[in-house]
Amino acid sequence: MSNVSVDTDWWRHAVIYQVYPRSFADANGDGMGDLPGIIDRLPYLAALGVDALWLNPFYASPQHDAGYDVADYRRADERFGETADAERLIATAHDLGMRVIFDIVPNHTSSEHPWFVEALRTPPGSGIWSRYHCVRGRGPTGEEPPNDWLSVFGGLAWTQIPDPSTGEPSGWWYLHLFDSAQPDLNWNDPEVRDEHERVLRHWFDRGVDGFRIDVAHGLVKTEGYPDSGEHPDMYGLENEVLVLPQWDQPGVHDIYRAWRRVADSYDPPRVFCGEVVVATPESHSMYLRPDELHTAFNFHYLRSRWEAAHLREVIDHSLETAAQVGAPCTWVLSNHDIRRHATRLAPEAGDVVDANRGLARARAASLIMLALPGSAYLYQGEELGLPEVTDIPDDKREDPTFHRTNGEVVGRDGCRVPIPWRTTGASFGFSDTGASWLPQPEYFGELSVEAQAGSAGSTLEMYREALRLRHQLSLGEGTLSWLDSPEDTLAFTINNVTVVAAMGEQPLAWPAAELLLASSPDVVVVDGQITLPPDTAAWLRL
Ligand code: ISL
Repeated sequence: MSNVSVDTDWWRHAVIYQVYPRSFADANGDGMGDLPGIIDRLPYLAALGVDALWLNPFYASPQHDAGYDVADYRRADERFGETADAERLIATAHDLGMRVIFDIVPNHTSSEHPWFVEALRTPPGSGIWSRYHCVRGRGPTGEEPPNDWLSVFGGLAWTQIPDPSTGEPSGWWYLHLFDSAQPDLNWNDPEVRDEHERVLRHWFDRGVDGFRIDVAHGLVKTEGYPDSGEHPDMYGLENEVLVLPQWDQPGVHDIYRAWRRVADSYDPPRVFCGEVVVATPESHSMYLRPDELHTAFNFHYLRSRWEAAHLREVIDHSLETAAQVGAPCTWVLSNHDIRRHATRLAPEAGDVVDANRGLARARAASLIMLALPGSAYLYQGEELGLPEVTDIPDDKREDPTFHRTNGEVVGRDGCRVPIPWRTTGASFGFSDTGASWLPQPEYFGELSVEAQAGSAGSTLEMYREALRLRHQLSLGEGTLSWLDSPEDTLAFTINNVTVVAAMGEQPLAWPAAELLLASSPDVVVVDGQITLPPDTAAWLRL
């Protein structure tokens, strides 16, 4: 029986937990997480207090990009279980009061998708190729790529198509903004549009509450494929985003208007969250107009530095631009593509990362985030304070970025290491057999769910309490007002809560009120005054 709330505006203030299926829990013992593993652990997520889950792709895929290379959008990959398990997962989550968001990957298919396999059998440039970007190369025999576009994962964004009858280079190329095993779809082809709408309906009919849209800003490319003048250092989620002809083209908005009509035709309406990586909050908000996407990840916030004035500016800018189109803000600190925030926010001296201060800042940053109005995304393991794993041996790394750049860009495996559930045992309870597709460091045991559950002051208990209070006090639905506070600190009120944070080298003293929750046991109340040491945050009752 579904126990989800009847609130159709739930997405405006929800806390959504990102489950990375490969690394959450492995029920069949093959070393790779799976859907039955997730189902077994749903009570953990319900007890954590999240409103919804977003699952990264679990569809049939050769896994050249960890499942973002989809060969069949309607079927689960056997590594992750049966297709029926996906439906069971939705039903079980609903019983526990949580909604479920799946991931749709519309920018590209896998090179093993039947469409691409069929295209490779036909002469390049012929009709069937219109589903992909198949373009004649430069030079007399087409031996040069059509333009200078680069793959986000390193190297060229073009691969030459072999002539199907001879196997020799044909002088025609296909576009792949990511790995060569991920050919970009051509959204000018009506069949591409129709098929994706059918996929949306397929899962909506099976009860899924919404979709996260992969590379939502990438679907439409500038006509004529003009050169972009880019160079390899420009990419990466931690870098500034530039305006380039292969991203954020105006034509993309019509696609989402059509998708919104599909979502709105359901009762209750289904929702979207776009992965929209664009240059400014203004262009980001264009995707959030009332007839387009409901929400989109706020990467401007994710990229923000541990610096009070800067953070306040990013929060204000985000709130303003979202409000202009009537959309809620979203907030996110970690995901499967970026260094975990316990490491990213850590002070560094040379090669030495101060992990303790990193964790302190991560906890404080999470408390700030969870008090902000709008919806918040948590990435599995951040509630345990997991750091980025930096010592994965080269031969265990799977991220195509690592391989396409010959190891120059280390890639994203370090934030994808399987979750430690238990203090001891091989793979710390992740897998029944002890195997795990990426090696876990020894210290994962101390950070396990078992080690932290019920332990006062643990990161896990801090998150549980924050989610309980956020819900009870409707923080996600409040209005934020800034309070004057000393340099390198932040203070704001939302509903009846004051949030304070010390982000510089000095402690912050604040008139005492009831302390609701602190990011550190070192936050103390003495004689009507609360003192926050550097790198801490607290929630106080007004
Ligand atoms: O587009 C970008 C730069 O302009 C990138 O930041 C891009 O948005 C990001 O790499 C997209 O990530 C998503 O799609 C990838 C997949 O590997 C990631 O895991 C996924 O989150 C390809 O499907």
